[in-house]
Amino acid sequence: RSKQGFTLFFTGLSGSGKSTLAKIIYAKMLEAGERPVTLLDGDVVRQHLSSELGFSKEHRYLNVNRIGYVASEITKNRGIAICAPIAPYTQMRRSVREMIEPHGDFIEIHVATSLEACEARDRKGLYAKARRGEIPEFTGISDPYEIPEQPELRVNTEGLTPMEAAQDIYLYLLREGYLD
Ligand code: GGZ
Repeated sequence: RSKQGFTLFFTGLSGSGKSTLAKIIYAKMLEAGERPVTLLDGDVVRQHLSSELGFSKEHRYLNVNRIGYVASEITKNRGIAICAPIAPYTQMRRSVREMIEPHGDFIEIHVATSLEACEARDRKGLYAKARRGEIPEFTGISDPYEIPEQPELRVNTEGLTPMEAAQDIYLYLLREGYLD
C-alpha cells in the first residue's frame, strides 16, 4: 500500500482548521520523507489555479475539480497529495474521489468543527461580514455545507489543540499503513 500514491482530502467549514491540520500533516510527511508530498492549500489554489473564480456553486465545482485533477496526477505518479478546500457538496467530493481512486486511495477527512465554534473563533472576521450580508453565498451562513456521511476519518477540533487533532490523523495513517 505504501508504494501507491494517495490523496488526503480535508473538507470542512471556513475556519474549521483544515488548513492548519493539512500543514501539520504535510510537515510530518516531509520529515518522514522518501516520497514526494504536495500540499494544495485552499488559498494557494485560489491564487494560482482558480484566480478568476468566485464562490457560486458552478465556480466551487470548477475549483474543486481542478484540485481533484492535480491530485489525481500526483496520485497517479505515486506521490502524496494533500488538499484542503471547503468542498461543500457531496457530489463534488464524490467526483474527486472518482478521479483519484483509479490511481490510488482517496482519504476523505472531515474536519468537523461546528459552525458555532468556527463562528465564535472567526479568525478572519468573515463570519461577521457574512452575517452583515457583506459576503454573499458564505458557506454555513448563506450557502450550504453538506456534511460528509462516510468520510474515512472525522476529526473534531473542539477542545483539542491543532497538534492533538493532527495526532489523531497521524495515528490513523499509521494504523492503515500509509506511513512506515
Ligand atoms: C466560503 C469564502 C467565501 C464564501 C471567501 N464562502 O477561511 P478562509 O476564507 O481562508 O477559507 C475560505 C476560502 C474558501 O475557498 P475554497 O476554495 O476552499 O472553497 S470551495 O471549496 O467551496 O471552492 C474563506 C474564503 O475562501 N471565502 N468567500 N462565499 N468561503
